[in-house]
Formats: sequence, C-alpha cells, structure tokens
Amino acid sequence: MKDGQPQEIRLADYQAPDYQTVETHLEFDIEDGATLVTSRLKVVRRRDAADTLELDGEDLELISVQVDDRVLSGNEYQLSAGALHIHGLSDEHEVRIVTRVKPEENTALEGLYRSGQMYCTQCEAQGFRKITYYQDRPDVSSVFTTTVTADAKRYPTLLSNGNLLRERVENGRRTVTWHDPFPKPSYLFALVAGDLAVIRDQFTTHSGRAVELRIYSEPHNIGQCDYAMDVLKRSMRWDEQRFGREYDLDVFMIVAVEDFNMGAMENKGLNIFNTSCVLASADTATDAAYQRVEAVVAHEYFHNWSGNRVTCRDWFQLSLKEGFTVFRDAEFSSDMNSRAVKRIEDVTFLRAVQFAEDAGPLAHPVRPQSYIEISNFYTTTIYEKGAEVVRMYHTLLGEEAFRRGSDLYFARHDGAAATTDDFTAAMEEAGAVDLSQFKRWYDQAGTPLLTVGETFSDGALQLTISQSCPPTPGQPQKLPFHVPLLLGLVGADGRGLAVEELDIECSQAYEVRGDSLLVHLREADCQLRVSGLQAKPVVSFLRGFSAPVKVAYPRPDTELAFLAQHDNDGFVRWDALQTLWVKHLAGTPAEGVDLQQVVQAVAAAVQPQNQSAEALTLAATMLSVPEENYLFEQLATFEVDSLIDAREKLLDQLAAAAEAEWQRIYEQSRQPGGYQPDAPGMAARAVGNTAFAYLARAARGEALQQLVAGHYQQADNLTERRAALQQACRHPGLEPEFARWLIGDFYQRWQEQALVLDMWFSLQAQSAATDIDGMRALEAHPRFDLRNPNRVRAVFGAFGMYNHRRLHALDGSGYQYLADAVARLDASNPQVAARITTPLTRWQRYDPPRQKLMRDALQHLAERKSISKDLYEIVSKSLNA
Ligand code: B3K
Ligand code: ZN
Repeated sequence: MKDGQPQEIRLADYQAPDYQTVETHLEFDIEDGATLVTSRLKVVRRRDAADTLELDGEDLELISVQVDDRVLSGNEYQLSAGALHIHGLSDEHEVRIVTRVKPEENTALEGLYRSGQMYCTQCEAQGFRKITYYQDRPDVSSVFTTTVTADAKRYPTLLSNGNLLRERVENGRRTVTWHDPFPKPSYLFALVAGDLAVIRDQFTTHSGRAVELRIYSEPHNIGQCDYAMDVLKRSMRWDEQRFGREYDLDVFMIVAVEDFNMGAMENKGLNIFNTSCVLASADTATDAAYQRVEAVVAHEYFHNWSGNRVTCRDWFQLSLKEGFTVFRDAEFSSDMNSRAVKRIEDVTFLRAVQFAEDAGPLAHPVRPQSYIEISNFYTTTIYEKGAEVVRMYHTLLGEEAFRRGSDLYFARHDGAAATTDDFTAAMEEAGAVDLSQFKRWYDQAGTPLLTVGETFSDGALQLTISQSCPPTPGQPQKLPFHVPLLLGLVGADGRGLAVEELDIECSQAYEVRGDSLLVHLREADCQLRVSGLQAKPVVSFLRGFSAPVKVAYPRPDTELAFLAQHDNDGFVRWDALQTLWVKHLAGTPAEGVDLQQVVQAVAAAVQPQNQSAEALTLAATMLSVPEENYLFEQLATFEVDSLIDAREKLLDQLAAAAEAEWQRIYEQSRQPGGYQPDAPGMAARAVGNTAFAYLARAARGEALQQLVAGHYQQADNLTERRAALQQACRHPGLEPEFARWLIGDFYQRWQEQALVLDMWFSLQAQSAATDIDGMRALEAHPRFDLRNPNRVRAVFGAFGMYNHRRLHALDGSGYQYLADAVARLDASNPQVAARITTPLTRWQRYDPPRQKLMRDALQHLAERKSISKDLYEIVSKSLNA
C-alpha cells in the first residue's frame, strides 16, 4: 500500500465536527512549477465540543501555521498522515495556513492540476485537502473569498466561485478576487486559470433578476459551445417551472476542460466540464453525444439546488444529491424529447450495468454502511438506482404531492447538510404516507425479483406475485421491500380494460391510476384477483418500469408478441420484445410466434416520412437486439462465445428476414436538407442507422462496399459517419484494404478533434477484429496518451466493456492485458485505474474456467508492491466475495 493500511470509514461512526469554519479567505499565487496557497480561516467551536481543530491534508508541503497573531512552532500542532491537529483552542480563532502544491505534477487530476495550458480544480469528494489543510467534509459550510494571482499574459482568465469583487494588473501579474455569498462545503470550491475564449448570454429569472451566463473553453473549442448554452437556458427555465427552483448568483459559468476524470462537476456558480459533456457540433458530436450534453449540462445546473443549496451531511448520503439530481435530469430529458424512449434507455443501462453491480462482489446499498475510498462509490447504484428510488416516491405520491415534498425538503434544509432520512421525512409529510418500510431501499443491496404466476378460469384472472432478494456481501437475508407495482390489463382487441370498472380483490393495498392499477407490494406474497371478465386479458406488467426489480413471469410467447404490438405503455412494448429475444438467445424455442415475422411487422410499420419522432425512435429501439452486457445480466447461465455466436446469428436472420423493409426504411429516412440535432432529425437518423446496420449485415462484396462508402461519403454529420466507421472496424465481410482506407481517411480528416479521435480509438478497441496485438498498436499510436482520461477510457475502457471476444479469450490474454493496463495507470491516476477494472470484478457471472482466469488477473493486481487505496478496495472486495 502506498498510503499505509487502508482504513474503513463507517456511517455508524459519524460525528459532527467540533469546529465550524465559517469564513474562508484563500490566496493562490500561481508560478510555473508551484503554487503557493494561503488560507485564512475563521473557526468557531460548537457549544460543549472538544478544543481540537482537525484539518485534513494530503500531498501538501506545509510552510506555516498561525493562530490569531501567533505563528506556531512545530510542536504546537500535530501533523500525521492525512491530518493536522491543533489542540487547546478556544471558542473562536483566525487560523492562517500556508502550503505549497505542485499542480504540474498532479496526474491524479484531483485537487489543483494542470490540463493543457490551463490550471483547474476538482475537489469532490476529497480533493480540497490536496490544496490546503482544511475541514474537508460536507457538513462544514463556509463563505469563501478567493484571490488568484498569475502571469497576466498567459493567464488572463482567472475564475472562482461566486461574484467578481475586483481585478488589477501589477508588474505583469493579474490579481482577481471572487466572493461567494452562499456558504458551501469545500468540495464545491473551484478555481480556473488560463487563456480562455468565452461565449456569453443572459437569462432573466422568474422573479426578474438578470443572470449572466458564460461558457469558457480553450480557443480551439469555443465554436462548439453554443448548444450547451441553449441547454443551460432551457434547464434554468425548466427548473423554475417544474421544481420552482430559481438561480441565485449574478453569474453562472461553465468551463470546458480536456483532462477530467469524470463527466462534470457542479462547483457553485462555476461548473467544470469534461469537454465530452459540453462540446457539440454536427461534425464532432453524435446524436447520442448531443443528448449527453443536454443531460449533463442540466444535471450540473440542477445540482445548484439539489446538492449545493441543500448538500449532504456525509458521503454516505451521496445518493441524496446524486439520485435526486439524476431523477431531475431524466425528467428534463423526458420533457425535451421522448418520455418512453428516455425511460427505455435508462432501464437498458440500469439492467446492463447497475443490476450487474448489484449482483456482484461490489454490491452495496444506495446508502452504504462503509467505504475505504469514497471515489469508488460514485457508482450506478448511488446514481441510477438512487434515481429509481426517487422515481418510486414520485410514483407513490403522484406529481402534485411529490412536488410539495420537494418544496418542503428545499425549504426545510436550505443552506444545510441533510440526510436521506430528511428527504424521506419531507416526502412522508407532504404525501401523508408511511414510508418506513420504503426506506429499506436505502439499506438493502441487491435487485429484488418478482415471480409472477397467473391462472384464468370462470371469468377470473388470478395473479400470484411474490418478491425475494438474493444475498449480497454482508447481507445474507433481506426483508420485503415496499414495491410500487403498476400494471394494466389489455383485451383481445388491443384496448386497455377500464380498471375502475373491474371487480378486484387484492391482498395488498392498491389504487387506480388512469388505466393502470398501482399495487403496493409490501409483503413477500400478494394475491390479486380480477373477476367478471369475458375473456382472459393480457397483463401489462410493471408499466413504466415502476420499480427497479427483475421479473420472472412465465407466459406464452404469443402474449409477449401481443404486448409488443398493442400495449399503450412504450416501456412494456419494448420490454415484451426484448424478453422474446432473450428467450430466443437462451435457446428456448419460440412457441406459436415467428420472431422474424414479429420483427418484419414492427419494421413494416415504420414510416420515416409520416411518423412522429417519438414513434420512430421507439421503433428504432425496439428493432435493436440487446447488447451483450445486457444479455449477460438477463441470462442465468451462458458461455460467452456461444452467446455472441447466437446473437450474431439472430442479427443475420433479422437482416435477411426484412431486407426489403430495411432498404425502404433506409431510403425513406435519408433527409433532404442539412443536419439538425433536433428530435425529428435524430429520430430519422436512428431508424436510418438501424436499417443501415441490417443492410450491411445482409450485403456482401461490391454491394457492401458501396453501401458503406456511400453512407460514409454522403454523411454531413458524425452520427452517420460513425455508423460507417463502425462497419469498417468490425464487418468481417469488408475487404481489409477498404476497411483500412476508411479508418485511415477518417483519421486524416478528424485527427485535430480530440473527442472524434476518442471515438476513432474506441470503435477499434471495441471490435472483435482488434486482438491484443491490435490493442498494443493502438497504445503505440502517437496520439495515445496515458495521462488523458478520455483517451484511456476510449482504449482500455472500451476494450473491457465491449470487446467481449478478446477480453474473454480462453487463454486469459484479454484479462491479463486489461490488468496490466490498470497497473500502469494506477501509478498516475488511481481513480481512473479503479474505474476501468470494473469488467474484471464481474467474474462471478462467467463460466468456471473464466472465473479462475479473471480472479488470477485480480490476484496479480492485489500482489503488486505499490497499489493505491482506490484500486486496493476494488480488488480486495472482488477477491474476497
Ligand atoms: N458530483 C460530480 C461527481 C464527482 C465525482 C468525484 N469523484 C458530478 C456529478 O455527479 O454531477
Ligand atoms: Zn451529480
């Protein structure tokens, strides 16, 4: 261990701090190679608290400590690994600390670091302690005044949180002071210094205040910031209308940075973004990238209330801000685009990634009980499952009561640090409901399973629903959850039955919601009986994916095919078809349903020129066979290669079965006029690219080459260019020379655009055509850069997540390759290294020979002499499961 023995932090040990830092004055003196940081802190003791001030600090050179007017000598404070203690203090003091840091040498990209020609910060969760000694914990909130001094020519842009107080230039050095009137914890602090370009706009809030909006980037990227500005304005308006949240400072700034460990960061008034989540233009961003920019800009903006004005008491409450804010951004995207499609995308991701986490050695509750390194807990469980939990409150309470609950939560905790229990209490009060059992969603890990049985006789439909939850690390047994289960009944004519007119008996409480029933499953078993029916209806189960559960519901394929065509719930339609596909790939022979005919029927209904964007996008989603990661989670047992083979075969069959339809859809979706990143344009490209992929699969020889070359050359946008490049990277039927030409031509044209180049690396790393030698060649490419997280994710991340053939090679070469990459990366950037280890941690779901090889690779990492705390936690927990 590099940092000594790792210590486990436990929620049960939480203690409020003895002191509060109520005012923070910072001065940054930036010179080449080193930055001097002077902090002046006003600290106040809590009543009856101890007299020791505990400050966190890591990798710092301490220059001096002063309390009020006295400089302390070395024996008047205690310096240990990670902390500085000053004992024997009184109720109130001014503490002055000087430290020196080296941003140029900071490759972990946490704290103050250098990216390209600029300096920037990342403080969440515990990066501020790499800048200066401080109470680096979210329950300490302080008013910050920040002064930055740097060379005036090279760093004309000096930014920090809040409003600008003053600026001056003296002796070639610029000094700028910012003041943030809203008290905040240190994790929301930010600083940027550089020579940046900017676009500006304005927003007038609901109450009539003018807010200046600015997006900064390095000059070569500034042409790609307009879309983000548009999103920002839409987010601000939406948050006022839907959640009653108004912006509070005079200025809101976003800065785009090329080297960033994650997507973006919600620092108060000064969001810092990975370029991948803010830049967008027709040539440099796919439709999916535009949607990601929309979601992330909104997400970070929404944090201004759910995270900043009301923050978390401790890091165990992380989902309080993240789950809620993901729910908020998902609602925003649903209102901006197609609600059903957004839901389907989110469920697809949840099932492929979060369900896998919940079923593996790293499973943890939405509110974890302990951690070694908090950076490892920015997980799909905290974010996406946390958002599902918030969505369930919304389902249980309904929109109006949910909004009252949200208003109450913000009013009650504004300016404070809250807990998930506080959130539940507000919802409970506003909805006048008892949520005590519901709170188990925060404490019990694992994905619950609903097992459904049905019978029909004498005009009565009888459903038996039972819930269970598998054991997870440290939690061998689970208590029943409160599951909101939304279901409907569909008649033979394809129309929903009016549930309020039905004769219903249920062993659990239920209520009518439109044409659905909302059943409150609270016990392990539930009986639902609907009588007086003329014929057996088809059950539309778990509408809108009303709870993050798995469902085992054995029923005839004909009913699934029926739902896929007739249900009025987009999620259920899609889910029915996915279930048919999963059953087919699991080797269960279809009964009474010809899958190819079902697909043919869905394809035949696609009318690119006459249908709504929503209908087209839904069709494109339905026509996409599930990805491998999704299948790995849906199937109880499988062998990787056989499953990939079966999937390829199914795709071939579908390509052949509806070839004429694919051709028609492809032609009809070609849009006259230029590229538009709007809903109709994206919908047309979505069905068009789906048809293109099937056509390419069915084609061979010259026809194939012409199809791919045509798609590539006629494209006026990256979405279509990407589809062509993907074929060049992986289609086994293409002439190697042609494939090489296309890959090379793409590189020549777009090599100056870092994000497009990331995509170029990523598509190659994902392709089964790229073996380990191919991966080494990508790494040897002059544009590969181990220091840049986006590039690392494009190569190692993409390989581990998507190149299933090579990763899971039975000689173990793929696992070794990934583990070696992790080991090299751990030395410079532990956070990213820990992240790209994820595929190896899923070892339990594979066959015994692969399990052994994966564990060997993890073991090899565990035995390294020097391992970061981040990687140690992931590897040791994976091996001990
Ligand atoms: N709150 C940040 C994530 C910080 C991750 C720190 N390792 C971005 C977000 O969720 O909005
Ligand atoms: Zn967030």
